[in-house]
Amino acid sequence: MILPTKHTLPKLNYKFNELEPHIDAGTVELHYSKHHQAYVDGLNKAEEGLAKARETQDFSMIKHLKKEIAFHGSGHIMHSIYWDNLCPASKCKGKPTGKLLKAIETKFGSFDTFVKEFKAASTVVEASGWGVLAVVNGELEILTIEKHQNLTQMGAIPILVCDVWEHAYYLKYQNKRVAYIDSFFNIINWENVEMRYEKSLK
Ligand code: MN3
Repeated sequence: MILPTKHTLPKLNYKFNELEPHIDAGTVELHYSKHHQAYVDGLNKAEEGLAKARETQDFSMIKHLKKEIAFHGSGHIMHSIYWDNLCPASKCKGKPTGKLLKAIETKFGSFDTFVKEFKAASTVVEASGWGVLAVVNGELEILTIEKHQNLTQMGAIPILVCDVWEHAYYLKYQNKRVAYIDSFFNIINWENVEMRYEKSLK
């Protein structure tokens, strides 16, 4: 049997309490060690199931397995980007610079307009989902994702993602998603977004 490579939780570049007061330690810990871990486990399990199917040539469960891989795989990838996109407020520069800033200004008119559109779009995602800054064919686009296993735009490379599922903010912000998204902007690791932007163009 060809064994799939095991997925694991990525290392966080900060401690659970270092995103405070913007995101509280309890939320980060729960979100990372329970929610994200569940995606990692689900993805590993589904990939093992697929390996077994290939070994036995029994594809009767393929619909279920592919759905599981889409759900848990997207969850694992999106959360890995999310953690990487964040940093303690004291270490954040607050705004992108260089090529990314230029690209944002070219596409959206100004950085402030980009922020307004990203916040507005993330606020209205129904139920569970994401606000996403992505590169599509070399161009920046703000996308929204409802249920990360559906409705994707193939080929889009996410470089900044804001988790707007309630588990990302409910402990501290309850139903005030707008306040959470405002706080999110105080802890964006723009160096990481810039690095992802440069890489997406290669
Ligand atoms: Mn989440």
